[in-house]
Amino acid sequence: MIPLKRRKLGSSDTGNTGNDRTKFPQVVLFLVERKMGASRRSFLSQLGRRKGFQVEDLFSEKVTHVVSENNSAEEVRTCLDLQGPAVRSAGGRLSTPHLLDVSWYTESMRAGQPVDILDTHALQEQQMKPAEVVVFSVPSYACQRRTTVVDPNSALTEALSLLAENAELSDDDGRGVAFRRAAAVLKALPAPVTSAAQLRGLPCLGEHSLRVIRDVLETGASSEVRSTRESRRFRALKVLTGVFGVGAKTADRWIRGGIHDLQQLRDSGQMLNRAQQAGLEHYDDINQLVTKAEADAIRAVVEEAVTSVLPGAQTVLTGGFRRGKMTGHDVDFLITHPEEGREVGLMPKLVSWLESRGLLLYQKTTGNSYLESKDGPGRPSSNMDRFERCFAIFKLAKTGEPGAGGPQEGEPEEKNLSNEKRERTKPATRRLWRALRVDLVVSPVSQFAFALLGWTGSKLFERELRRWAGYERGMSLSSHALYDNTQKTYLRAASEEEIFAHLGLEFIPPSERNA
Ligand code: 8GT
Ligand code: MN
Repeated sequence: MIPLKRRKLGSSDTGNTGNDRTKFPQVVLFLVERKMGASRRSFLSQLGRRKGFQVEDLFSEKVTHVVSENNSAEEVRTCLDLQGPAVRSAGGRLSTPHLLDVSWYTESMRAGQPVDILDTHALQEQQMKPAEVVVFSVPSYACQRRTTVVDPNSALTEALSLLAENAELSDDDGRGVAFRRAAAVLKALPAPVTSAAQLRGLPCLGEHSLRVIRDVLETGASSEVRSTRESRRFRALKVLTGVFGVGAKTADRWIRGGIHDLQQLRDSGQMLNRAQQAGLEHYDDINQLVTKAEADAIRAVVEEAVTSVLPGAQTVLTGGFRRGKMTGHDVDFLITHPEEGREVGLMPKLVSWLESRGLLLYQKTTGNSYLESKDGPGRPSSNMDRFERCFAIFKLAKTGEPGAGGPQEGEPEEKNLSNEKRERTKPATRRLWRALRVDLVVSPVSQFAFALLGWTGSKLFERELRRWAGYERGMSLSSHALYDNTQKTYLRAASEEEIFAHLGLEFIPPSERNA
């Protein structure tokens, strides 16, 4: 920019109000009102005039220095253009005026004379995006947060969940929980994360999780997630633990024995227990997500069965479907009777009823082994509880009545086992039924609220509830009871609301427990 030293300038021509004497005739100032505001502009103008500067109220061709605050050069040019064509034509103008930041003006005021124009005084051509970083904040425990099924950060949470899954399958629960907690924090945010700066101060985000988040935000994917997902070991662990009855330890043992897929498992002659045999046989069905409609169909069957064998008994759909999920890996039910003790003996009758109608492809029942005097108040190490429970694989008709794929479909089952076998292994699309996993749990009514809370999930929400109870309240929470370790007493509850109240937590409804 050319200095305007040679300009002939007079203070008498236009609108230069209030200064009796111009000390610096080579400098004619104009302050841009945009963003500065009228009152600050007026204050700064008067200050300048008192110090002997010529400050114009209107922009004109004689202005040599344009001062603005928080505007880009482009924005200032637009403002000046709006002052009118007379100005834009810049008739006798020798040069365009300096476009300066207000810092030049205030420094000049302080110096009592125009200071040298430095780079720092020049306006940026483009307005820097204002640091509009929305910094999120969430409470530390997942059980203090509301997390719906809508996940605003699914790209990030899926990446972290895959690493959590890999850690869990590798028997590294500590790392698994760390990734799950990090994912849960992102799920609870009100909006998608666009920059890592928004996460400053959030709980549960460790160095490793933050690295993954940054990778996904900056490059669209995490190389660690990709290499994990594609690794031979992870793929083998996924496939093998997809067999019902196979956990991480068994899968690891098989992999070390050279078994990486189902064909190798079948060919290996590996001894399989009854659950694993059923799991292998119904592998594709069981690994296909259960829809809400299928869960509702199963509910209708279970409710009919329950009320047939014990009138007055109540059945509640729990697990992910109670949290409002539209798909799940299984269907979970909690069954009770309003009169304590009437639930005893219910499970065997229920199983017989279902079995006699050909609705069960597999079932294994375990009896109730919970005794308050014996089991409480110890804090359970896992979410495994001691209710009477049935792990089952149901046979659900694809349309119409469940079980319609059974004997009704062809010849009587028991007379033609090879046919049945063929039927079972037909591709799922050609069968009239599908296999799916169902968990049935029976609870005495006195423990029902705890069982309902415990079986609704999510797994992380449950874990966090127990952590909160222990660390923040000195209490032990399980799916059976809540014990106050300092008062040395059990806290009774007839509803989930009462349990939250005992825990000093705001009630979070099931649909907001999707941590
Ligand atoms: P899903 O849609 O993948 O089935 O998800 P989910 O329904 O949330 O999970 P789930 O594995 O079916 O378990 C349902 C809830 O039951 C979980 O929150 C889990 O913590 C809880 N739960 C207990 N006791 C036990 C138990 O003994 N075994 C299992 N697997 N889950 C239990 O309270
Ligand atoms: Mn479930």
